[in-house]
Amino acid sequence: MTKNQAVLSWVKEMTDMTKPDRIVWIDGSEEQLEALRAEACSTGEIVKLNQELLPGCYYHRTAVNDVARVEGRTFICTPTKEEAGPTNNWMAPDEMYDKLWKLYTGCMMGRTCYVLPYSMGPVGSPFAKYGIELTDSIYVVLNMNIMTRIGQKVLDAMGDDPGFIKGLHAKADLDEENRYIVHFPQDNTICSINSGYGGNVLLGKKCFALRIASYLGRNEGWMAEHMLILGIEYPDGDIKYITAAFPSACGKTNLAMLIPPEYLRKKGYKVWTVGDDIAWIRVGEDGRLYAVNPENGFFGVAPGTNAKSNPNALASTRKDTIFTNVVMTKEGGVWWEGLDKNPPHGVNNWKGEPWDPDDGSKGAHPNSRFTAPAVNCPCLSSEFENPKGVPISAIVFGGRRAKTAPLVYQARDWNHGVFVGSIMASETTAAASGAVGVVRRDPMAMLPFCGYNMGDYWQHWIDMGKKISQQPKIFNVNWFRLNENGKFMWPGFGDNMRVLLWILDRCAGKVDAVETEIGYVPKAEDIDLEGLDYTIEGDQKFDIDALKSILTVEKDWWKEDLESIKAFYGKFDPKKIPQELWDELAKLEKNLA
Ligand code: OXD
Ligand code: MN
Repeated sequence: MTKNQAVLSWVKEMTDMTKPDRIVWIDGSEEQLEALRAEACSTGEIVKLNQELLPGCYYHRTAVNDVARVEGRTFICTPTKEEAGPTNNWMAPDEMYDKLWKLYTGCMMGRTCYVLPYSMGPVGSPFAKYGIELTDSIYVVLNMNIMTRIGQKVLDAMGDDPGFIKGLHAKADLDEENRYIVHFPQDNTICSINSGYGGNVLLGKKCFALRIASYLGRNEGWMAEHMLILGIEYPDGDIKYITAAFPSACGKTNLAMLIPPEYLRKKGYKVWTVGDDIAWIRVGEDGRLYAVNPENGFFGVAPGTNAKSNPNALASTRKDTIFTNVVMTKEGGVWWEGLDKNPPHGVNNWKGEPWDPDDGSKGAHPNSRFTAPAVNCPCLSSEFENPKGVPISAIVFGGRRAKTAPLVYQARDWNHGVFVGSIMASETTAAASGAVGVVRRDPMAMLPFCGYNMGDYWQHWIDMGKKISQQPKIFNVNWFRLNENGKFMWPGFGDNMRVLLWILDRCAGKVDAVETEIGYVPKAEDIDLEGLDYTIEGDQKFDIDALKSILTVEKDWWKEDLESIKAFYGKFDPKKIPQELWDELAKLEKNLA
């Protein structure tokens, strides 16, 4: 299938070590994929769902000890610990290779090794990067077929180029004690062993498109970010694009597929999804930033997805989708908590054990997933395949903060925006843990995904700013402010569009704002509340006074936050943090004094 010597010799080296019984190259043809589906069904690895209800859909259960990303076992193996930084696990490359090669030796005996060429980004796009994943899992091949572009066309686009990303995945024994997700950025290499869970084994996603790509981006002058990309279409047909970074479990997929409030829909506003998780961003010839989504599908969390919370995501899963660790119904359909109020009776839970929905236990794993093709999404942007990407007007950061962060504020300029991203955080809410205000700093939502020292990453952001002649504006949002009774103050979901429109108005210089200690905050009357019908609690309707209260900047809360920011910065070698960010920190402290 290829004459690429670098590919051929690496595949030989790896398979000589792992010793599979068979080696199968994946050409991406429907016949080959169909044969693999049939084989995986015959061994029970996947189950064909009811093809009338869910055409082209399959079901899979992972091992019960293998249901999520394992941050504690994820390593960045740069030559020195300093290059990986204080927020990554590190081991010296030689030591790690030694450990891994022992685990990999002979681990595919009796199995088949699939050689899977894949592209992150549309094949042939200037953004695209190519990888080969070796895996002993048909489930991985079938998921990668949805999440990326695979097969012969990728090998053809690679030609003789030796600069592909090498990924070696083996399920081995699914042994938790020997589970490793390891990145060698200097070697363009990813090794994953003893897991079968998506985030650990679909190597194109977090491992390549974020950890390795963030490292490549720094060297090559572009950015790989944990961001959704969406387009807002105005009634006159103009479309403006926004990227947004939120930590996991803050509603990225919901925001990416937002349905505008009815009154805006009637006026002709629309939202288009370009991506829900990852953005690769470059400076275009016109000096603006352009973003592509390097993925080709959605690996979304199922629980909570329903016809109200995210009808577009739900619609995306109605065909050609793989469901993992949800509940399979008697009819061969699927169910999860939050889909509807009618859990199936007399079926098994995600573990395959008999399950009684009335005993209070969960049927689906809280991190159960759907792997759905992007083309299924009713609001997929027509620019999804655009090899140049879409021009970015605004970059939005956000987290889950019960207090402190206002609904929205705008950074004063690029460097201040980088500071705002660097102090991003999510707080546990009273509802979740009983303790309000436990803060986890997650800069740019990249804490688990940055492939090098986060201090150098911030420097890269600062340096990129200098290369962008038409800089996007940078904002921070917080949909999750609570009142003293622990009730959400802001309706969220589709109504977040109202905030996005203010953001775009600011980008277009159409509205004023109030300068505060932390940046620019909207004048309440500039956020359109028409048709908004939300009751916070009892008879307290959301109105302009409620809006004012979530736009306030409480100095005392911010002073507390300042201490936590300083403690977080204190983890780094002070020289690694860009002077520009130290200056911003000093400015914040002065403003709050
Ligand atoms: C994801 C995550 O799965 O961020 O996208 O954890
Ligand atoms: Mn993510």
